[in-house]
Formats: sequence, structure tokens, C-alpha cells
Amino acid sequence: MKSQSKKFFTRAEKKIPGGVNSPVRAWKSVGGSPLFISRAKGSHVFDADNKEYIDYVGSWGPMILGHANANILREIHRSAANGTSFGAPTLGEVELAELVSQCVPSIEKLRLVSSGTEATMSAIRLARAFTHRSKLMKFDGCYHGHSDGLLVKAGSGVATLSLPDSAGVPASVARETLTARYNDLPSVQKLFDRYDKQIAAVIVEPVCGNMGVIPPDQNFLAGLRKITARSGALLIFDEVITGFRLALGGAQERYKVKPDLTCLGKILGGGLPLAAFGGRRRIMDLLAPLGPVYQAGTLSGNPLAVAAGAAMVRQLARHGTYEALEAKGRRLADGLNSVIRKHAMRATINRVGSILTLFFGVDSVASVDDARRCDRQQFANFFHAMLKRGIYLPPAPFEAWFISLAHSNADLDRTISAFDDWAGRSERG
Ligand code: KE4
Repeated sequence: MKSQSKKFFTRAEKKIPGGVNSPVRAWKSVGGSPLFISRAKGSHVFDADNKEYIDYVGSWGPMILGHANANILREIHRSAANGTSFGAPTLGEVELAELVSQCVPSIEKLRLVSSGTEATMSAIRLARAFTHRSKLMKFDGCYHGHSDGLLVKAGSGVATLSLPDSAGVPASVARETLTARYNDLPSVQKLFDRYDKQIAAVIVEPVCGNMGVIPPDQNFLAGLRKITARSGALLIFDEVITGFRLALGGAQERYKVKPDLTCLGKILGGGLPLAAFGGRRRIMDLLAPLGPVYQAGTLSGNPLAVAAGAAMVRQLARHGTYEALEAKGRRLADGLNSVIRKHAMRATINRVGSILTLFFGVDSVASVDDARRCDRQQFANFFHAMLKRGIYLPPAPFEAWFISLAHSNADLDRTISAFDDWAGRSERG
């Protein structure tokens, strides 16, 4: 009997490229036909056949309170009753900007946009205008959304200009982006030695979440701060994943490194399309209509998304939130590690707070090269085995698992048992 998800996917492929509105949802790296999700509550999602799963995708990060959080829904309904969009300033946008600035002190001013891609694209334009420089530095393996200058890969050899990493990105655009290696300060210094006063900004995921989770080495972020300050380049923290995830003030609070600009998204919108970029007043005031840097958006600061976001941030600001998330992350990681040891598996877990990644076939992952050596087929087998056991993991080996406040100890322990059961069966062949 064909599942509803399979039927819906066949229909979807007729009208939507690849049947999805974002590529990772098509399950290309794990195989099979994607689940269509019909509803969700707390830490659980239900597919189109009403099968229930413990959810570690969490909409790729936003669902840190769990799905259908009562406070957030109430605020969305209250806001929607007054209309959905006006294209004019609203008090809610001011209140959210004030709230974010209180949580993230480096953000003296901010502008709201509708996606992380818009946030990073706009922050980069701003940095180029502020520094009167054109080159951008990013890190191999870090993802910052799909604007042209960020869809690039390292050129061959060292300290070279980047190459396009997507069709449709002109080489002339890719050449403006330099690609360094995450957790490798000498690779950064080498590019600054060669391009110093041409580099407008360095953009980095303070904790890499798009090669799986890779934490920064002890002095990596502080080293970036020092090198950029010395050169006059801006340091941009892409906190679309880490913002409000690793602390109320994000990774910059956790690692005590202050960027010039910060990009936020995901959690900030409480599940609705909302993102932001912000930082030093002198830089932000270059934005139109005050200054010469144009940036705009029909639905920027949308009232519903702002209401959801403010409810989200206010709830996260409650006492004990991040201690609880840390305890849940630790419980899951410790349990999964005990299974790895029990079955003498070659695998490793990277975790920061309530995000983690399990890498198969490697002993440790401290760099993107390490991550790329992991066993992707074993991950695909693991993904489907966990799905059969009612655990819905991100359908790709280089993504973060997202734990929410709604994940109970029973959820976490069931996840660990499912892994133990699969590992045991795999051993027995
Ligand atoms: P969006 O444009 O998808 O809202 O944000 C882009 C973005 C920017 N910065 C970081 C660090 C990000 O992780 C993202 C988007 N993350 C991916 C998953 N790793 C979103 C999932 C998807 O592409 O469907």
C-alpha cells in the first residue's frame, strides 16, 4: 500500500522542482521518499499517514520551544486578528529590535528581513560599503544562505580566489570571495597577507552547523577578531543557527567574542519567516534611507512574524532555559556515546549545547576535511533505521540535530535505545 507521503511526493514533483521548496527536504543524501508532515506538537511530528516521530529536525532550528508552542500560537492569533501586513512601521518591530539589542549587546541597531539569506547578503553589502573594500572571506564548509557570492568553493592551491559552487554564479562574482579553512588561523592569515586592505569582511558560523556540528578551536574566534581588527575588515558572525540557541546572546555570549555585525534567523521568527542583521550603530546607519546602502523588503518586519519572534525571545529569556537545554543535550550525547562504546563502533559525536551531530567512520571531527571523511552510507542506513523506530533525524549527514525544551527524558532515552537496538542488529549482521 503506497503511503500518503509517497502519493503527495509524486504529485509535488509534477509542479515543484524536485518536489520540494528547499533541496535538503528531498532526502537526496539518505535516499527514499521524503515524509510529508501534516502536524506537530512539542517534540513530535506526525506524517501524512499519521505516524508519530520524535523530531530532531525542528524545522532546521526554529523549534527550540517545541512545535505549536501555546504562547507563540496565541501571539500569532492575536496579531492576525488585527491584519497580517501593512507595509508600514509597527510598534512590534520596535519592541523586538529593543529586545534583541538587550539580548545581544553588540547589536546597537538592527534591520529585520525575511530569511537568513537576506540577512547575510545585506550584512555583506553593508560591510563593503563601510570599508570601501570588495573582497569577502568565508570558510569552506560553512553555509550562509544562497546569495551568489556565498555559493563558492575554494580554488585549487592555497590563498587563491574562489570558484563558483553553483550553476548561475559568474566566475567574476566568485572571484570576490576568498575561502579559508575553519579552525585554521594560518589559512586566514595567508589570505590577509595577500589581500589585506582589499578584504571588507570575514563571515563565519561561530559554531559550524552546516558540516555537521564543528565547535571552534580555543582561540579561533578570538584570532579572527584580532586579524580583522588589525586589517580594518569587519567580522560578521552568522548566528542564524547559534543565535538564541547556544545562549540568549548566542555564540558571541558563549565564546565572549564581539563581532562587528551579526546575522540572526530561524529561532528569531518563532517558526515564521523572520531574520535580522545588526551591529555597530556607525555601520548600520549607512543603510537607506539614512545612508547610501540600499536594502529593502515588502514583508520585512511582518507583524505576525514579529509577534511570534517576540513571544519566542521572551520565553527563552526565562530563568533556567539554557541550563535545561544543556542538560538535555548532555543526556542525549552521553547516551549515544555509551552505545558507540558498547558496540565498539567507529563514530564520534560533536555537541555544543542543544545541537549535535553523530559522524560515522571517523574518530574525531575538528575540521571540514575530517567531516568529509565520514561514512555517508552508514549515516543513510542509520537514518532509515531510526525512522522505522519512530525517530525523525535530519535527512543529511552534515546537519545538526536540534533538541528542544519540549524533548522529554523519555524522548531522549527512546532515541538512545533505538540507536542501541540498530547497532546491536548491525553487529549481528
Ligand atoms: P535561510 O535563507 O534558509 O533562512 O537561512 C540561510 C542560512 C544562513 N546561515 C546559516 C548558518 C544557515 O544554517 C542557514 C540555513 N540553514 C539550512 C540548514 N542547514 C536551512 C535548511 C534549508 O536550506 O532548507
